[in-house]
Amino acid sequence: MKALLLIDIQNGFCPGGNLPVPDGDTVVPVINQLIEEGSYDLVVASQDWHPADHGSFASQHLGAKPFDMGELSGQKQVLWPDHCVQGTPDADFHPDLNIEAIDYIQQKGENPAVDSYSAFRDNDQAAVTGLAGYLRAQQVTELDICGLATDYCVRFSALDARDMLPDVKICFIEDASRGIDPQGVKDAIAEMRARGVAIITSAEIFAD
Ligand code: VGL
Ligand code: ZN
Repeated sequence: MKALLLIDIQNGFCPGGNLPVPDGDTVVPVINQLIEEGSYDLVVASQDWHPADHGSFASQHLGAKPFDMGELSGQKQVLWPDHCVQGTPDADFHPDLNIEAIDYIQQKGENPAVDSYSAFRDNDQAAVTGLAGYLRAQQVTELDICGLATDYCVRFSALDARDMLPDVKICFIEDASRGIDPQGVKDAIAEMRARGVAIITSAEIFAD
């Protein structure tokens, strides 16, 4: 049972969005081809889904600017521009994404007191989403992960997948992902590789 996990392919992370990832939209055609030709049994997508007063937003911290380092519930937290607010166009999936192909959507980041980069659990690891349970119930044996942003939500989703699904092969599809900061992307790839996530390209998937 082979599954594809798409991380946060939302307007907010694409050019024109509130927290644009450079070239974020260029992953969409690659992902649509993966969906069509990657022989996946299951396609799952996460959706960053914040209330308007989410504590990761700089707007909620007196005197803070976006991208400042701040604090949220006693933990260090990058303070982001307001993004992916529930029910706004910024939170919608990119309009060119093949949304009909998605079998399961995992929303995250709904608790205003904690951020959730990972699609599997909050940053403080106190609360899990339903995603690991869903993938176990579907008897997934291989999970390929890609999307936005490599250095935040993709990274922490892949690392949590590695921890929480020990019997599943976890792969990161590099060319179907983009990051916010080039050094952050390098660090993320090194950390994923060191922790046992396979780093692959879409060409390898199409060749299989
Ligand atoms: C993300 C920062 C804040 C992401 C989400 O999808 O990588 N990054 N919220
Ligand atoms: Zn967010």
